[in-house]
Amino acid sequence: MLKFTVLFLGLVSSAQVSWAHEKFTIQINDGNAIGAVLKSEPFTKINEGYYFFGRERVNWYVAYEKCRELDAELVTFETDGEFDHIAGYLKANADRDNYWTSGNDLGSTGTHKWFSNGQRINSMRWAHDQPDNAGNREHCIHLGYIYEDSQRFELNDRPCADDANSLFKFICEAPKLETISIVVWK
Ligand SMILES: [Ca+2]
Ligand SMILES: [Ca+2]
Repeated sequence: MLKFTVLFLGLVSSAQVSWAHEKFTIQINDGNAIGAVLKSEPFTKINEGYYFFGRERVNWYVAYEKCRELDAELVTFETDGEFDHIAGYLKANADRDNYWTSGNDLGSTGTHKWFSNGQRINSMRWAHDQPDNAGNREHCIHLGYIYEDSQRFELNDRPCADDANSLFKFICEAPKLETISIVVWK
């Protein structure tokens, strides 16, 4: 009898439904996942990013400072697709000017990286024969119509400073957006 009682109790306890749950769950999504109305001025939304086009012609360091004043960084092209979106935007505005990016090889000559994230520049958008470190003094990267016969925006290295022919406009890129959602049992 005792044996059956133990078995019965065992069945009852195993039949209990348990609900292992968290009081709340947090979900993080890239971008503005809920379509919130954002005040983004002076940044312009282009595809998934927000960019500011600085119109002053300055050296690379001053350009970076001006982006930091906006809590932004000089533009980094994580993908050639992002480059193409920016180039397309400038082309649509009949703009063929030169613009600084965050790219440079200041840390190690010949190893070009995006300064905002420290990643190697793996781009197919370099102009022909670039980067060439001409005169052994070109360490900062801009985009523009590099040669007289250039048909499109491309990347090139130029002197970061102390060069009257390398005072360029600049593109700042705002921090990435993330949407944090909290789902609560209440
Ligand atoms: Ca970017
Ligand atoms: Ca060059």
